[in-house]
Amino acid sequence: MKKRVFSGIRPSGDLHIGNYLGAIKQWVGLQDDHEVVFGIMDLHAITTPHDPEKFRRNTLETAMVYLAAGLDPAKTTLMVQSRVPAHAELAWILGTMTPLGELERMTQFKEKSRELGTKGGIMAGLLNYPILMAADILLYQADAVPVGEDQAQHVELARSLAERFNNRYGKAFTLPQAMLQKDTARIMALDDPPKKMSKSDENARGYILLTDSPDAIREKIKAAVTDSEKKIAFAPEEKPAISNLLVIFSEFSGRPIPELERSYAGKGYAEFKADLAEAVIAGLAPLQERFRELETDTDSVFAVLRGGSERAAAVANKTLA
Ligand code: ATP
Ligand code: LTN
Repeated sequence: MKKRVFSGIRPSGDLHIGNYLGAIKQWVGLQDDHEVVFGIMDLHAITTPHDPEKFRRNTLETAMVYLAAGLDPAKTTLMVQSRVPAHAELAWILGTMTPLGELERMTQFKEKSRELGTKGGIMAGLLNYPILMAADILLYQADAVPVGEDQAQHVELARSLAERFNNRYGKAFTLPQAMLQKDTARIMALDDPPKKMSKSDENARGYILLTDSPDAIREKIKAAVTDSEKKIAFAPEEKPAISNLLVIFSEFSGRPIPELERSYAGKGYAEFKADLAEAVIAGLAPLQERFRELETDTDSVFAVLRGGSERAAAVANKTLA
């Protein structure tokens, strides 16, 4: 039997190459030999400040990125979380068996509440976020959840809730596992390499958006922080900035890191960065072209989401029942 996979992204803003390399790119490779459902997690997105006017547009653009990156609606179920009420229902049930302490310990909750505490308070939805995420995963009996490293802790919680539920009420859920892409599970910010690349970063120089123009990409890479010593070598501990750039270069060019190290031995950062920028631009070009095409036919994108959400609801409702 094919393994089942579920993952999703919050439509909380424009997507960046961290989202692509850490998550979406591996999803595309899974759709042929797995049963896959990918969601646009709008109920999760409203746990942090958002612009209601822009919200519908963000949902649409996230779907357009999914399709432009190569997810094929004939093989993949693309759904919108709020269109399948079973997610919220199962989240309530799981919430009755989730200790408060486990939620308060979550790294994402601690980080986001530190940010939001100063901007008008922390809502219960932010704390309960991982319960809803567990419901997302368990409803589809997912074996594997391809995400970036920052989400692995949430998948662990989903697994322990599934175990707890199965032990108490009889086997209802498959135990899920996070599926991390070893080299790209954590793409770092260009302007601050100890931090992960994040779309809620205040400084746009930290991330490269999937929709950034060639000139914007060149400028951001030119301005990217480098390490003190001039050598171009992969050593994440000692040289986090250059190592991050090497990972990005390798992913977009298809050239292995050792080969890049050899070919830039003795060369300067300026030349390396110029070539890296061109590799990213060329690597993103097909996605960007397809994105622009979809922009002229957004009705068909909404139709994909409606059809996918209906299919997803049939599976989810069966588990809930
Ligand atoms: P926000 O800044 O709003 O929290 P984000 O940029 O961290 O957003 P998410 O929507 O939280 O992005 O993440 C979507 C997917 O992309 C998740 O699977 C997440 O693990 C992955 N991801 C996010 N940032 C990175 C990164 N820097 N490197 C690798 N994967 C990432
Ligand atoms: N929390 C995730 C988005 C998300 C998700 C999920 C990922 C919501 N529900 C279920 C995998 C499985 C994030 O990327 N911030």
